[in-house]
Amino acid sequence: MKKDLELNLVLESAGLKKETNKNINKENNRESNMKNNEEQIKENNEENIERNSRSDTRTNRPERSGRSDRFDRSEKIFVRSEKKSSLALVKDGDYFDGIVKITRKARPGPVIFSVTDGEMTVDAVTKDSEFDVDAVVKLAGPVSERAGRLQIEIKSILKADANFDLILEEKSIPKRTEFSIESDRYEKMKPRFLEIAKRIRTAVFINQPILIRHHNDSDGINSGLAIEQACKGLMNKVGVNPDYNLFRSPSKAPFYEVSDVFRDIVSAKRLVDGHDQKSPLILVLDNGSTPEDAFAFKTLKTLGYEAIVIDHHNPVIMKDGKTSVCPYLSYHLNPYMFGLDSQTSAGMLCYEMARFIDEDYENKLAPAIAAISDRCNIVETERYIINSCETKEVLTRIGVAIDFVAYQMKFDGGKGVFEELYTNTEMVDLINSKVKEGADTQLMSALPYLRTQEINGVIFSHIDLEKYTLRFTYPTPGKVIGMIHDKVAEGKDSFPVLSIGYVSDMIIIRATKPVLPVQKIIATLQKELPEANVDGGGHECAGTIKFVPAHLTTIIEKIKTMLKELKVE
Ligand SMILES: [Mn+2]
Repeated sequence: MKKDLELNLVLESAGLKKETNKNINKENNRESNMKNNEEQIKENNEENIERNSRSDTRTNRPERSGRSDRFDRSEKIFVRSEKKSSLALVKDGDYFDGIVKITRKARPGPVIFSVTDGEMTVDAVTKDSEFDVDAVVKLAGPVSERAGRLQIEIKSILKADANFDLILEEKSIPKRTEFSIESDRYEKMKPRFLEIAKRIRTAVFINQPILIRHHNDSDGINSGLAIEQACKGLMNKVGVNPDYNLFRSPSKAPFYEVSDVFRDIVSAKRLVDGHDQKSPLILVLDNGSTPEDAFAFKTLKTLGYEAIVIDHHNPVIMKDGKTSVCPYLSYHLNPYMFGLDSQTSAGMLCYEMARFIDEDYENKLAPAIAAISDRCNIVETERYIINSCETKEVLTRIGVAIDFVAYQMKFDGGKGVFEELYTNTEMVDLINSKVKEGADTQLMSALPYLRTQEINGVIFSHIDLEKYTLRFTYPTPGKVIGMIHDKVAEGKDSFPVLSIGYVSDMIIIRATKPVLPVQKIIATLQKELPEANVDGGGHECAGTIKFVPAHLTTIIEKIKTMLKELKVE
């Protein structure tokens, strides 16, 4: 079908060129010279074939320099007279006449439509029109370029009969459908991957804005950037402006917090009411799967917003493959829903998703950095490291730098800064020495007060982080306990090591083996100490428990008791 189209275009332009050349010859009062004329037709056609075969005719214009006056004029006349019915092929000076779907209508003043033919989106302007968003119309008018974007000046607009849903449906199916690495885990989740990629592609094709929310650690940032870059790539390809349709911001809390959801609703309202745009599609990454997230999604659903979650945290509540947030989402990708665990991190999942959204997306460092940052010890991590062509050490350092910047940026998306870290070794080194300095200070203050004992074959350590670390500085107490835990675990491969750090109302847990999963601790505490209002979340080997401060000592004792009662092989 594509071949036919190209052939038609070639034939069409050949005919037009003959016309054009005739005109020039007449105009110049020259004697007809068939030989010259034929040569010129041939040359013009060759250039035209080349132009039509380029994927983006709007940005990749052929050079016009170094050509004779006669040629310039001939091309101008030729261009002015060309009538096209495909938005992917129109350019400045053409005349468009074809069937399109209206995806946006902006007022006041003149009406500015965004229209798509299923392939490309361009703006079309007219004084006034009764047609609204979703109408399918036959539209005609001259095409001109304004501020680097194409615009059709509407000369005629009529109701048309065409099934655009089918065209869009077909376009939205991901073009790339193979994962970047071999993975049994990914294969299990493949249908869900493709469904979500298709939904996001549809959003781009119908000019629906996309709001991305992600956790603000290295894994979350890598997730957000991958999806953002892929959406941006696709938007640029189809003529949708990412500046007005793509937004990304981090969640400070390790879940989709109430304050985040209200901020997103404000952004959504601004798009719809202030700029006549479609209600946005909300994507929550590396967050979103746990009961703590349910309120936010319930709120969104009540207001009619569509949300999708890509996460790898333990959803805690699982029934028939559904989580507590599933009823409020259109799609949910979490490895736990497929009988897997948290070891395929969100950054890894989002990298593969990004490749499906835009088949030209690539950043081989991203999944390797995400996997290392979130300590994913699976074969997929090794494969990503090999593909990245970097050492594990280099990737770890980039992850540390991303994490540090994320901490400093708080609610800010850090546009441009994170991208820099993938390539700027000097900046990565600078940040790493800063982080090391901070870590040394924190460890120096904390380590002397660490208490370690063996309980039932488990090496158990605990420390009061409130007393012995600086708060509101990087590395945070949560990271400090991670570093302390790593130090304790060094060389103790045969023993399970479990470390806890606490502040007045919170305990952070790190473990080398899932002897006492965080969720199990939470469930036991909730049952035995209901007045402590225990809550929290995490993976098998890492997590956070929150509670009413009065019960801190009792809770630590209860964790020790749980260890004593364990049956460790
Ligand atoms: Mn993560």
